[in-house]
Amino acid sequence: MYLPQSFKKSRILLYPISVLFILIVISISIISGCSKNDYSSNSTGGTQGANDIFIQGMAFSPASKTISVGTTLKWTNKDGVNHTVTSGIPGVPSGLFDSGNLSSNGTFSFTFSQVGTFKFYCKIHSSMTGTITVQ
Ligand SMILES: [Cu+2]
Repeated sequence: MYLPQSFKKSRILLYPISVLFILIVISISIISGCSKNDYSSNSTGGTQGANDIFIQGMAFSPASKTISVGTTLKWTNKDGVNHTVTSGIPGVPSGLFDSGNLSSNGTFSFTFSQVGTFKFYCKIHSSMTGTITVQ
């Protein structure tokens, strides 16, 4: 079948254009996937132990916990943004402990050596609070 020269040329051009289009679609999906992970990248995985508190999805999990005196709790930042673990209530640190900025996968441990109720919060996000009851 006879095809005009110009039509043959346009078919040859079609292949690199479709490859380019597929590459653009792949890059867009990679970029949007990355931004979705900003607040909840769980890159280390790992199971949560009895004395672990995960900082995940802009919240402490669990937010409330009852432990025996002498127990060491470990907080792990599972988010992609910085958080702190600070004793007290938002705006009013009690001075008992303060992790400072914990980046992604950062950890902080504290041993509770007194009976009582200890509130804690994140200095960066005042909506993030928790309570440890030591008995
Ligand atoms: Cu925070």
